[in-house]
Amino acid sequence: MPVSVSKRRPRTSKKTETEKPEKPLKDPRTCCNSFCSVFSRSFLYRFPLTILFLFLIYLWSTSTTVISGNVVHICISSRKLNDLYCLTAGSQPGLRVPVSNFTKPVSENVIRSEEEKSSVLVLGKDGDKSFAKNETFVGERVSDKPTAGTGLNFTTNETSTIERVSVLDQDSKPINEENLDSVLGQDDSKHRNEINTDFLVDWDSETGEERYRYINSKNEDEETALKAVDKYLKLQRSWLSMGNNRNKPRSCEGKGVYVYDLPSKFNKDLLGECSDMVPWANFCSYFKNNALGESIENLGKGWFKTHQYSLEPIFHSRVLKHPCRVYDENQAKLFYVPFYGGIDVLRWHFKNVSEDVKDVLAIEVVKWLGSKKPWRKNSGKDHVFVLGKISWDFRRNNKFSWGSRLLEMQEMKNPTKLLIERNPWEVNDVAIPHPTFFHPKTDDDISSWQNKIIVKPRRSLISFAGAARPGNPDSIRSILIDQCRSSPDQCRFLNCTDGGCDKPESVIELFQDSEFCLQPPGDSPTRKSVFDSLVSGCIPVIFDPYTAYYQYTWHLPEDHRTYSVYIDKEDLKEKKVDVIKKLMSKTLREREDMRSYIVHELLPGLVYGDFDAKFERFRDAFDITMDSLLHKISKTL
Ligand SMILES: *[C@@H]1O[C@H](CO)[C@@H](O)[C@H](O)[C@H]1NC(C)=O
Ligand SMILES: *[C@@H]1O[C@H](CO)[C@@H](O)[C@H](O)[C@H]1NC(C)=O
Ligand SMILES: *[C@@H]1O[C@H](CO)[C@@H](O)[C@H](O)[C@H]1NC(C)=O
Ligand SMILES: *[C@@H]1O[C@H](CO)[C@@H](O)[C@H](O)[C@H]1NC(C)=O
Ligand SMILES: *[C@@H]1O[C@H](CO)[C@@H](O)[C@H](O)[C@H]1NC(C)=O
Ligand SMILES: *[C@H]1O[C@H](CO)[C@@H](O)[C@H](O)[C@H]1NC(C)=O
Repeated sequence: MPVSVSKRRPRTSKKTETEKPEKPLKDPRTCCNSFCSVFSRSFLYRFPLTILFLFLIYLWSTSTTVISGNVVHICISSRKLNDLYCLTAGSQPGLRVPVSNFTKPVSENVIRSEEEKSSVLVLGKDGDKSFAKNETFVGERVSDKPTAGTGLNFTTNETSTIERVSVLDQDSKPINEENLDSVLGQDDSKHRNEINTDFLVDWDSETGEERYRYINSKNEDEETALKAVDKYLKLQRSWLSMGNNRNKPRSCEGKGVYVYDLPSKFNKDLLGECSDMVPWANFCSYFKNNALGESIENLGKGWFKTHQYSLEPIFHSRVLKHPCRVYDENQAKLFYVPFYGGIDVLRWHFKNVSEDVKDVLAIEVVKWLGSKKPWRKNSGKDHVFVLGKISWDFRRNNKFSWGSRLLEMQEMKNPTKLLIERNPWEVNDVAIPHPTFFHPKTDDDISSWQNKIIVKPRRSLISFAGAARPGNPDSIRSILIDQCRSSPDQCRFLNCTDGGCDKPESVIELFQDSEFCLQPPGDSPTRKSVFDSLVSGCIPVIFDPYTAYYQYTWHLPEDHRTYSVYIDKEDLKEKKVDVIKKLMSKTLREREDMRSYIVHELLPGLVYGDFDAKFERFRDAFDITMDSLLHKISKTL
């Protein structure tokens, strides 16, 4: 249902894009244009009007989703980032109201309306060095493979042993395993070959650096768009901070965190609307325990029935206890604005209200800030918002009434926005992990969980917990479900359509019992389930780079092979790949290496500790985020 409508605009020179994104931009649209119009230009007119028409009919008549096309170039309307986002990211959140009773925080089927999903990790080679190195690693390193996270050099070194493949030299067909093998013919290491088939390495013609290639661009504009994605990711990775070594006591010198005391209508009062948040469910139980939700005894200590959109209050309660919190704005480096913008917008998603109503709080909060000196001082650049929904929800365009315009406001351009799914063309959109059900309080809570899942026998090779997307012809979910069900010995399918995934235990137990967890995009590219699977020690199988690789620059390493398997969804659609066979070909050693890396090195940094958390050996997702924010501000201000 590709609908691509953009305006033709003069091509912007690459120079524009290379400008520091943190420069103040006078107008968000201008900004967008300079960053993006270039990219979307040639997507224009690509799809016949009929399709557009059918799409609109579909949209209005069913009043359910707009499902995305998951393909590059698919888009819904309009000029602006949204288009682009959906164009290239290939997905727009659906507007569908869940058919089933929504009571679960489990990603599938939950408010299926939009985002559900996702996540993954990424870390950079120049990001901080010992990503997770000494700080979170507790077990014996099982692997001696360079991929197992040996720190700063791991990416560089590992890939440098691989023949560099320039896809540009190939014909436009995606390089598949066969021809990749031939390209890599002189590489006689079986091990390397196996790794290499998962992705392509390419030269960046400008910097000479190598980079991963997940998508073969079909034309120059798409290439430009992809390059921009790369560039922003790189920039974000350069802000990653691993914080202090545990040997050195943390110093708050120059790192003051100031939390605005916003009127309660911007946060607490919104939680109070829990019984009327969406028409088919009562959210009140999710907001208990400082928004961690009710505890889940079966899964152990630190497990809660957390709602996937609870990030705002969860993060807020941690910030209030940050060791570097200051009460004098003059001592502050970072300013936290505890506006629950996601919960604000969520309550309007399924109600028939005017757009003005949806924007009331967004406009008021910006106005409120406008009267504050620190906000004016650096034009908001040292301010941060946590928005527990996807970027799309805050970028309403003229065609659809979905969401608010919070992030379309000019004033919101400069501050950092921490989101569970970022807009890949917005450098100040930073993606942080979706909240999972695990919220440890102490180091021991983390290590006991690690010890438990690392030795857990995994009876299934593969599992998929999800629902098909019958209304979306572009969805690869049905293909995956078919493949899964045709190999019952290898693959288990948990059907989320009728609430089969409502209980967190069902999903987490399945993931703990599986080696690989399939994570196709849902209504938007990211999936909460990716984090559920990582936290359960199940290796995520990713089909779209926007699901994880283009998102979580501070929490997942750049080299996706350390923690995931990538299978191009286009190959899947063209039936070029049998996912089951492909995963069966992974050796025990490869699985163990990945799992060890996930459990020992990534996991602590993917979970949000509880409101009282005190970690010494580990840094959780919150710590990594806060340190990196401070680092970002020192580098960009
Ligand atoms: C939805 O959940 C509520 C509470 O669990 C239950 O009482 C109700 O029957 C469910 N409705 C449907 C349609 O399943
Ligand atoms: C990491 O830990 C090892 C062993 O504890 C130690 O030898 C090494 O110096 C540490 N590295 C860093 C960067 O702290
Ligand atoms: C990374 O590589 C550089 C240059 O080869 C080397 O000097 C440095 O010690 C390496 N760092 C680590 C952590 O291995
Ligand atoms: C939404 O509200 C408007 C104005 O009150 C009304 O005209 C319209 O029919 C409503 N739409 C739906 C789907 O209820
Ligand atoms: C999943 O459950 C729904 C509802 O029960 C059913 O319609 C659908 O066919 C199921 N999907 C599969 C693949 O079994
Ligand atoms: C990578 O490792 C090799 C030795 O294995 C070393 O010579 C090289 O300097 C390292 N760093 C880079 C950036 O290649």
